[in-house]
Amino acid sequence: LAACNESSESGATTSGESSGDNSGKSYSFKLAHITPPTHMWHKGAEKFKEELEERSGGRMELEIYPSSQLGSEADMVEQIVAGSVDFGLITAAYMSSREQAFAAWFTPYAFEDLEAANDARDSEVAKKILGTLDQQGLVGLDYLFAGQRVMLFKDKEVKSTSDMDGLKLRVTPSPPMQDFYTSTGASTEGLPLPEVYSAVQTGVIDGMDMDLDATITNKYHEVVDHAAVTNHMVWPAIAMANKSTFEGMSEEDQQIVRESIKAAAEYTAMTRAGKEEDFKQQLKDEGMNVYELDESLFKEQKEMFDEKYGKKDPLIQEFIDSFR
Ligand code: 3HB
Repeated sequence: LAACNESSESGATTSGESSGDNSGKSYSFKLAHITPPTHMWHKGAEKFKEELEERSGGRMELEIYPSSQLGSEADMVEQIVAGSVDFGLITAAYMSSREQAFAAWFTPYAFEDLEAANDARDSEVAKKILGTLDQQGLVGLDYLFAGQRVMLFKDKEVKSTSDMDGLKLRVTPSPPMQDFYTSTGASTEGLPLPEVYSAVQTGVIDGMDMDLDATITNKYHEVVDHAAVTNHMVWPAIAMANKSTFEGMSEEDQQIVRESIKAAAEYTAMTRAGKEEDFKQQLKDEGMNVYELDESLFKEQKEMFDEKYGKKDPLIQEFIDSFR
């Protein structure tokens, strides 16, 4: 598979007998993401592929590169900007390091459940946040949700924020996520996903911010005893495209891409929402202590976010005003 990605400078290989009108063009697209094939985002990518092929009558093909085959998210976004890869599903967490507005998605407890977060995809503010990618040579297309964030603790059942004081926790290096934890007195390590398993196994960290999806796909239940299902933040992937490839397509073909990714996003969020109870049961069956922690414990963290991040960017404030 790796050999395929060396083939061309431009990801979208187009052909066809277009004469002014390019509606009959064929495309061989590439899409990259970091998760393994068992993760919902990969299933979403497969749905996107199916929809593209069907809606275009076979003119649009998609090759999917999962599991960081094309490198880190930073590498992948560079490849999408350069056009050697056409599409990506990139964490909102990483995108918040390139454009602050994406941090809005880490508003703690903004949504009642995953369905509510999925409805927010269609909001004006969600579209404006995607629109900020324009200046990076990207087209922000949509959001694909995995499960919400939970907390895993290696050997201590944490019952309150004061129990978190002094713990060393893996937290994705996105400032609002890190602030959420440091305000409890925990210290944070910004480890990338592939390093988390051995760090917790060897005791370098005492726990982590995670979701149930990656807990299962990475088998953290083998090395962690407790899972506090807080659902304190959502976890979207940003579906994006190279701008010149996308804008070079006919309006009709752009519409096919937009409708295909929309169908994939709906499919991903709804399928994932239906798995919440099943995922918790799977982890219990693996011997984990799976328990709930109430939102009221994190009142201070919610207020801190609104106060600090609302001021940083008008889109974050608009997001808070729309969903709080
Ligand atoms: C993460 O916690 O870094 C992560 C989790 C996912 C997917 C990608 C990254 O479910």
